[in-house]
Amino acid sequence: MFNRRKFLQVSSLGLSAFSLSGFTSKNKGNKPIVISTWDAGLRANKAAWEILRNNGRALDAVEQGVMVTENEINCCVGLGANPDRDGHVTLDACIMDEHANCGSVAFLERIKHPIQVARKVMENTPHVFLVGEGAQQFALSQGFVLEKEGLSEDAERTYKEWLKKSEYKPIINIENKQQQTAWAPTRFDDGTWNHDTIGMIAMDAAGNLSGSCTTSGMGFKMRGRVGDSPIIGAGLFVDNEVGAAVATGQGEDIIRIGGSHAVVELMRQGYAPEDACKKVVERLLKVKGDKAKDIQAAIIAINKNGEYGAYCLQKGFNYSVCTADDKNILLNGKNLI
Ligand code: SD4
Repeated sequence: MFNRRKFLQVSSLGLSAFSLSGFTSKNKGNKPIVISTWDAGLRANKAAWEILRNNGRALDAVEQGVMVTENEINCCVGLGANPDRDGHVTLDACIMDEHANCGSVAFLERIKHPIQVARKVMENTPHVFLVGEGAQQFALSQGFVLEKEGLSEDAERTYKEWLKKSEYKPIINIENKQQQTAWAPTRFDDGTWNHDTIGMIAMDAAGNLSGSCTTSGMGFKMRGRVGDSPIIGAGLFVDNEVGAAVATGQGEDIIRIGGSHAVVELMRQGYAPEDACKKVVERLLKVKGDKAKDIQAAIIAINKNGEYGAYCLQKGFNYSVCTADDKNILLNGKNLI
């Protein structure tokens, strides 16, 4: 599995600045801007920035940006990621543009770039969401290639390890049991969390917003399980008049509170991005009660003024911000508990 602590060769980013701090800053109304979840976002932002700085469209930036992460073998996103408990990698993704156009795919197998398929769903079908075999058929009809079956080296090793202790038995309420054990994201000794998702939101030089989200979902999930990431309103939401938000973490709980949509609606009411994210994470805490300590969830947001912010439930979430002054920085999200 990709080890986040070994982390980044930041020099390869080729950008002018990098920092890691607990400081949650605000962009002073500059555009363009791109922000994305976790530290893998630094590499993804770099690709997105190339488009934004050339006056490209935010939609292209968020698509190209997260494709970098989908491509990273042994990262926990894309075909190199951990499988479901039956040993299959199944991918979810969604994309949304400045006109409220959106496209999603879920439970998609053997296709390298689900985010591109999501965009094709948005642009080339009368629908917004295709899943499973139908999504795969559609992808093939659009010229995507069926990748060979099998797990990456890291995923193979992790899966074999998981199988040793797997307590899966087809019993009633197995979902709950799994959720407490194998489904839960791993927390490293240093307090950071394993993750399997990248969410990205951007505003281009013309002031238009778009967002994307792509994931392998929770490792060792039940076959067919879909989280928040491909669900418009939960994993991602964009309103070009107001702002955009994207979530990561325990998808089941983010769906329960309609996380990303809630953040955008709070920004519409005048909340700054960070305050809006905080309020929604507080809602999650209220819903989860004592069980909140067993999960991680985080939301990042930007508003129409190019201000940004984030909030997470637990310590250990970070996000990557690339602004018009050419900086690509990693910031720690403020945490609630
Ligand atoms: C999911 N939200 O499938 C995703 C997982 C995630 O970092 O974000 N992990 O529930």
